[in-house]
Amino acid sequence: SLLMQHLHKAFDAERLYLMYQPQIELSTRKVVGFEALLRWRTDEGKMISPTEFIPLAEHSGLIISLGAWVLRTSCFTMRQLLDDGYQLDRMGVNVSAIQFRQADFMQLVSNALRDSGLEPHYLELEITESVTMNGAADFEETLDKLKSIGVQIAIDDFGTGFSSLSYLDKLPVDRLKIDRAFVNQIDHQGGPRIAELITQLGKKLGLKVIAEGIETQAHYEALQAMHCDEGQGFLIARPMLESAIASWMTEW
Ligand code: G
Ligand code: G
Ligand code: MN
Ligand code: NA
Repeated sequence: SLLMQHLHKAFDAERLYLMYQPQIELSTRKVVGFEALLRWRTDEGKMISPTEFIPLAEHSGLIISLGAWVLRTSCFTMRQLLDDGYQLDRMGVNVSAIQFRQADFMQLVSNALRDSGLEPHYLELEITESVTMNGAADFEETLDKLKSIGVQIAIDDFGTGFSSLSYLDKLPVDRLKIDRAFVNQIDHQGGPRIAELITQLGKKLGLKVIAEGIETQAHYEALQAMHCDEGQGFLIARPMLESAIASWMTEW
């Protein structure tokens, strides 16, 4: 398709870039990490969402080089932030189902870590529930390998899929990310109950819980009251360029 051709060109022309959104500990407001988010600005200045172009990239196979680039760049950025003296726990990187199932995915991750000099525990891969539900044997094998080298794993958009709880209990994951739809519900009909359920579920399973899409003080306070560990969202900061991180950190 035309969009696909544009996407390939955009990648070659470095029109794809990463933004970083801070993640904080809710009780202390300490910055604990960043999530890397891919952006595409077309030559005409139009922003195209990754929800639109990631499926395209998966279809065309571009996801292999694009995903590798995202991983490497995020690792190098994190290494730089640590070298600059920031005390952070992690850099979160989104990984799509197709990427995760690539035969050489493990190699890709180790190469990015080795080349950047980033210790594995600073990298957190964000996978969606659909990746876990796939239930393929090689999924668990990859997950075990990642855990064995110390990489952290988060389940993204948690609560929007239907992962089996017994399966989730067995998976070696570190963190649940409450989907922003449930955070949004806090001050709407429905209220905080799903966010609360996920937080309690995470605690019972011994996992950390982070809320996405915190946009208001009311969201923040409700999440803190339910003892959700961490959060990210526009109230705290919008995703920013790497070059903007230093001044934001100073201000925060
Ligand atoms: O930042 P934004 O709301 O536009 O992101 C939309 C979706 O795109 C989110 O679900 C996010 O997980 C996904 N996404 C963002 N960056 C990446 C990336 O580098 N790789 C993959 N696979 N998905 C990404
Ligand atoms: O699915 P994933 O969690 O990877 O995607 C995160 C997406 O949510 C990113 O596209 C990011 O830009 C967006 N985002 C981050 N904070 C907020 C927020 O407070 N409100 C909204 N509406 N979107 C947000
Ligand atoms: Mn994510
Ligand atoms: Na999400």
